[in-house]
Order: sequence, then structure tokens, then C-alpha cells
Amino acid sequence: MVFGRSERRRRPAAAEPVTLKILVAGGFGVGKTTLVGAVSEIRPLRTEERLTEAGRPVDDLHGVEAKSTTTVAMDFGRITVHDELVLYLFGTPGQDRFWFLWDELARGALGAVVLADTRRLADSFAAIDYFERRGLPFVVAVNCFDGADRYPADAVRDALDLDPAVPVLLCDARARDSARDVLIAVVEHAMRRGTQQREPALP
Ligand SMILES: Nc1nc2c(ncn2[C@@H]2O[C@H](COP(=O)(O)OP(=O)(O)OP(=O)(O)O)[C@@H](O)[C@H]2O)c(=O)[nH]1
Ligand SMILES: [Mg+2]
Repeated sequence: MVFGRSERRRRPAAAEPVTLKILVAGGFGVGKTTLVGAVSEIRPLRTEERLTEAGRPVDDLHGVEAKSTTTVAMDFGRITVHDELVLYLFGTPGQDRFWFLWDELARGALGAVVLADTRRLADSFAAIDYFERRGLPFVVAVNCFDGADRYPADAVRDALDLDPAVPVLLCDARARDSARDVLIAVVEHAMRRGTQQREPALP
């Protein structure tokens, strides 16, 4: 059936989903590209280049010796959480020499995931500092690599000296459901933070 313009105006418009931008950040080789690829319902945009001998002294491949490429600009993916919520995912590059891209990538983001690898926890300090300084809500997701020692979330929280309000989760960046849970935790945390900031301070 073809509706005329006046008919179409009377019909309730289908509700557009809310779209939110989430950053997937963290140190070199923690699994950012893997996580975006695991959850994205569209073929993720990737900007991978081969690691070269020249980068060997600065790129710590401990635990991810099979890694042969690195992100040089960004990852991009999309996930529909439900009918009313779509997340656009922006994965950051992990190498320090691409820090200049972060401000552009972070613009307009609701919140972020800082992926961490307990074998190289110090690699996540810079991302945590970045989001703390900018007041952007973030959660820390420990990517539990095979063979890496497991630590409880509270031990990771202490080691990273996180504010008690920052959620710490354990995840497997390769598993869709696990990655999805992390993204939902970011949205929930950012919403909570937004509500708290709007509420008047208690006398
Ligand atoms: N065993 C295991 N391997 C993983 C996991 N996540 C990623 N990998 C592997 O670890 C390597 C690093 O993954 P990437 O997703 O490229 O990491 P990244 O954080 O995007 O790396 P950069 O963009 O270079 O900073 C790849 O070889 C992945 O196959 C994981 O959860 N478990
Ligand atoms: Mg990457």
C-alpha cells in the first residue's frame, strides 16, 4: 500500500534508536581490535599495518608473540544493544606514537573501556590518566589471556589505584557476549555518573 503525504504525517514515526559513541582504549596489544571485531554487527573498519623490525625495541610483545599487525588510526564497529540503543565503537591505536589521534577519537564519546592485560598492567596507566583528566567515564576490563595469571577485580583496582566508583570487569575480548557485557557496563556507568552529576549535592 502506498501512503499519501498527509496519511504518512498522521502515522506515528518509528522511534529512532539512541546512538552513543564508546571508545575502546588501552595499551599496545591488549585486544582492542579483537574486542571491536568480536561484537560488531557490521564488518569492522580496521587500519592494521604490519609490525616491523624497527618497532621491536618499543613494542612489547610479551604474551602476544603471535601478533603481527598494529592499529595505526582506529577501529570502528557498531552494535545494536536493543531496539532503542545502538553503540558506535571507536578503537584507539595502542602505540604511543599515535597519541595525537586520541583527542579526535574521544570527541563526543559517552564513555570508554580501558582494556588491560595483567601481564603488562602498566601499559594501561596512560589511558586511565587520559580519561581521569578529561572526566570521561570509563570502566576497566581485564582481558583474560590464556596463560595469564588471574587476579580478582579488587586486586586489579588496587594495583591501578582506581576510584572506587570505576567498575572493573574480567572479560574475554574474543567472545561476543563477554565484550557486549563490557560495553553495557560502560553505558550503565556513564548513565549513573550523569545522574549523580545532575542531582543536587546533599546538604
Ligand atoms: N589468547 C588471547 N589472545 C588474544 C585475546 N585478545 C587478543 N588476542 C590476540 O592478541 C593479539 C593482540 O590483539 P589486538 O586485538 O590486535 O590488540 P590491540 O589492542 O588492538 O593492539 P594494538 O592496536 O596494536 O594496540 C592478537 O594476536 C590477538 O589474536 C584474548 O583474549 N586471548
Ligand atoms: Mg588494534
